[in-house]
Amino acid sequence: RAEADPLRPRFHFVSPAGWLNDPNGVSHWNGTYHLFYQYNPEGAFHHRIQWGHATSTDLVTWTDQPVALEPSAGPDADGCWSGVLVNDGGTPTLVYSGRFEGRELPCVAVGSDDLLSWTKDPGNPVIAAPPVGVETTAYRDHCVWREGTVWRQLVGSGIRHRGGTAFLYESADLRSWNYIGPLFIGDASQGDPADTDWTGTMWECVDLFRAGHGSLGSAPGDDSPDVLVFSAWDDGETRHPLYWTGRYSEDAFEPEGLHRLDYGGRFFYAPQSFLDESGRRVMFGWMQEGRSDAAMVEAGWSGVMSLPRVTTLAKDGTLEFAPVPEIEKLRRNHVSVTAQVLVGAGTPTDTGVSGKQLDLELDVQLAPGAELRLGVLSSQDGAEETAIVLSRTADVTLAGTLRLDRTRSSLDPGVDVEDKSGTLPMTDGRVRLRVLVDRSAVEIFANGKPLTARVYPTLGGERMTLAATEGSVRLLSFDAWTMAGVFEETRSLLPERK
Ligand code: DQQ
Repeated sequence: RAEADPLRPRFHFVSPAGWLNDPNGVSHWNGTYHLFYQYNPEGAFHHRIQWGHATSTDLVTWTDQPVALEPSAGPDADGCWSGVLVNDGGTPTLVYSGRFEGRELPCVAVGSDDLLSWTKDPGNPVIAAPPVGVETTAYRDHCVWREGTVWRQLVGSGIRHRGGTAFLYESADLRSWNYIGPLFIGDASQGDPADTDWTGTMWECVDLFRAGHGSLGSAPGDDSPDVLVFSAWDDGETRHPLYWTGRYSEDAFEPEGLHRLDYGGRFFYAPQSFLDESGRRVMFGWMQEGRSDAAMVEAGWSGVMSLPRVTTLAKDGTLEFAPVPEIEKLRRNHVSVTAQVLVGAGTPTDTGVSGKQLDLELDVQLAPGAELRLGVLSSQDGAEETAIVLSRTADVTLAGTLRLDRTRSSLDPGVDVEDKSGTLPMTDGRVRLRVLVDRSAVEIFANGKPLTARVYPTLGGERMTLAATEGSVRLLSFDAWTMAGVFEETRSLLPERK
């Protein structure tokens, strides 16, 4: 067995071995949270995907359970791809994409009461082919919900020469499905693949829900929107999560606005959400790697699950996110930095905070034109540093910017160090910033807008620095904690390689 891997997260969920990608079947069932995920225990590469499974009562500590689904002779012989869990009159039921001979089709499996053993439906696949007469780019992944007396399902897809879509179906029993039509079709000719909000030629992992209260398609008068989350995909490089706000009714979705779900793009991919038993909408996403295939295989593991995030509706009608408060129980060694004013081009303040596992909470106010730079995972000599940068435009009518500067995050020339950034809404320059650092995993929330990414420091730096790099920044409060590890015991060693 190898030494503990300094890049392997300790309080983000990682699979016990090999490869992890999308969250699947995320749910809260009789008081227990279930996280299933795309899994290849054989090695850190995407092949013959199974459904890994872990359970939790607090969304913080997780117990590994036996693999829930694995490929078998038939329509999922080459992989059990993404899907969801629904409650069919008390019977836990999975709807997933069976992969066989290069294509995916919807399959169903029913579970035991404890959700630990699963039986595939002999009638799989439950939909024999994509809609006839439509040239699809791909066809997979499922969003299934109960509407009155019927089930409805969306299957993610795309129509060639038009754009991404989701096909809508209806069923009385989850086994026999009637095709209704495309819920809504994106326009791939708008913008181009390099745009951070390009809607792609295929929508992976569609997730339709009501933001705020009420149920999908609630009567006019309740103006909280319905939200259609999708992962924009193209067989070129495009992969990023987006969402439409709009109104779902009857057989269609009327879009109003298109938004980026996470400014880290592919680093928060294929998200899936559920309503927990206390009524919160909780979302997980796959924090994929930014290193080479060879480096993943060498490390013996790949893929990190984001912390679960509570998804709410902001006043401006967009979504807002925060890590579930439960993770605060991992906070240790509280340090509070004195309120002060930082002035541009000053030397970085030594905050007295350091560590590779951190939870940082700041309340700041930027003067027009000001910029604040928070460095984490910095080496003593500063050769490596990952920097979170907040800036406010001189024109006070404009929103600011949240940026993750990874240019010096790693001396390893083989890893992705591209900048990530997005619009930061603010009033009077006020920003509430939350930063969670877990070795190679970084999750940032600035006024509720998330930016998630991976970094690969080589020098083991633990310094944290703070400086105003332009203008003046009022530090109103700054609290920091180191975070205890959850996976120390079981997951800090590389899995045995076959
Ligand atoms: N991952 C799954 C697919 C899905 C993709 C395969 C998204 O079902 O479309 O592992 O990352």
